[in-house]
Amino acid sequence: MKIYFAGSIRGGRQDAALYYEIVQQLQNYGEVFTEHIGNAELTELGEDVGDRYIHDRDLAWLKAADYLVAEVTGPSLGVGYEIGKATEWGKPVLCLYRPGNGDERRLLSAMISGCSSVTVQEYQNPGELTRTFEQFLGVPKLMRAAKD
Ligand code: 6K6
Repeated sequence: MKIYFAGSIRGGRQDAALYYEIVQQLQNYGEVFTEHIGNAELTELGEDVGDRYIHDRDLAWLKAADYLVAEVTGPSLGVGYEIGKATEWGKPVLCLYRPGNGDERRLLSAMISGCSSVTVQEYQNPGELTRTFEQFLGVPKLMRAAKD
């Protein structure tokens, strides 16, 4: 099973440590194409390989993926674009969102929360997501292997 994980890069790297934790969990279910998104050493400046290269490579990975899991708390044009592409291609899309509270309350774009082909899961920390991942991605790799 191949999973494309999307998280903000030029939209801001504030949540990079959280992306890392999510990627660690997703790796229990399948191959994560974009594990570098959780790398705290990557800044908004990123790899020096050229934007056309990044765009074409990432879309090829997304096309080859069985699922898109996106962290959408920090608004990112690239993540929104990948969600649009994945829904157009009929891929299952799970969006993870931390709504915040009190003065920190954030609202998710209606283009994501209002999209019928996207599953939005609110959460506060990645430790809460095990059940969500099991429902969306099925049983973890180790349990699949034990059954075979
Ligand atoms: C690597 C680390 C920092 O910058 C880079 C080079 N840029 C990218 N490398 C890999 N994927 C990228 C890069 N820029 C955007 N993306 C894709 O768009 C990723 O799959 C992310 O999910 C999404 C982030 O978009 P922005 O608009 O926040 O950059």
